[in-house]
Amino acid sequence: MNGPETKDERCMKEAGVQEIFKRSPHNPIIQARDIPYPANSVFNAGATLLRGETLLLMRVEDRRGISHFTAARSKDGVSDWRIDPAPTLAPDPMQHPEEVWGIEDPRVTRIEELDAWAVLYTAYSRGGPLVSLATTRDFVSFERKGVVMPPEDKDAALFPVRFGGRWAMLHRPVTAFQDVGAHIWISFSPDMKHWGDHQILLPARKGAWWDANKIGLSPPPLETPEGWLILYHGVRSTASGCIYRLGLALLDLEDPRRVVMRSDEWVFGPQEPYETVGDVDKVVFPCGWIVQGDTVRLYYGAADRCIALATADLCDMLDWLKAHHDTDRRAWP
Ligand code: BMA
Repeated sequence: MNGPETKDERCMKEAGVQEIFKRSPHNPIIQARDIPYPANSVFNAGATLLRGETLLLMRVEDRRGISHFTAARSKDGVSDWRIDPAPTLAPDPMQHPEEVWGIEDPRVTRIEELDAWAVLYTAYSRGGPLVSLATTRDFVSFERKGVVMPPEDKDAALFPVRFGGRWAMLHRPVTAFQDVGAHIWISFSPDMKHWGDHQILLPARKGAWWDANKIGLSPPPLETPEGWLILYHGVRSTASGCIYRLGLALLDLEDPRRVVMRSDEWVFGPQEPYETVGDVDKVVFPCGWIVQGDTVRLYYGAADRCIALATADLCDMLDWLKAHHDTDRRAWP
């Protein structure tokens, strides 16, 4: 699945930067022209395995600027995508006024206990982006559960299991107080509908850091023998716009409110032309990853325009995190 190193990947290696993720030589793997109906862009897809195939629940932005979800299926997760001929899940502003400006950035979690998948997504309401939940058994029909977090809130995903009988969600609320920053929170629920016990889990750093002021969860938490692996995005604000890069953290397996490790450096960032130039430049934005054996396949939106794939070895990710573990928590406000 991995191709030869790109020129940038080779230069980084020569400079001593350890690149854990390898980009697919087929990147970008899905673009707007692959969608069987008119679309502006396709990006930020949730990912899972369904009947042995890779399924992506993709955010497709239409030519009005409103997003919906369309499913794509592939045997190898790289090529020969079979894409639904029409939107798989479209916004439904009549029944759900909070979806008036579209639905975005789905994160898909397989819930064995329910024999179903939970999809947390951003609904773009008149009051701002908020978090909604739907469940599905086949990615053909969906049952909307409605709003689970009021605006402004996004970048949400469920853990696949309960903790002490309660479901847990990671999400990223934003308050009107810009200078307090936007952090990753954890919340709990007895039924997936009523959420409470909210607390900040991972704060954005401050100052010049790559993840200063604004961070958010990327794909759903991944269970590993060493803890829940978290991939999150940091939004660095610069004079020429934002740069979206990714870092790693590890949460305690039994008590996910406990952050065991957090990387100091970013582990992946925009580099290739399809990541640096698009509708929004310099963005890598994964909403899904799939583990098979020891290989992690990371599906990410690139520059808010197309979908790309990078793979990594799970052991390498954990080793990298240990080597880049930021022990000085004073930098985390
Ligand atoms: C975030 C989300 C993503 C988007 C990213 C970069 O706030 O809205 O959907 O990919 O910005 O524009």
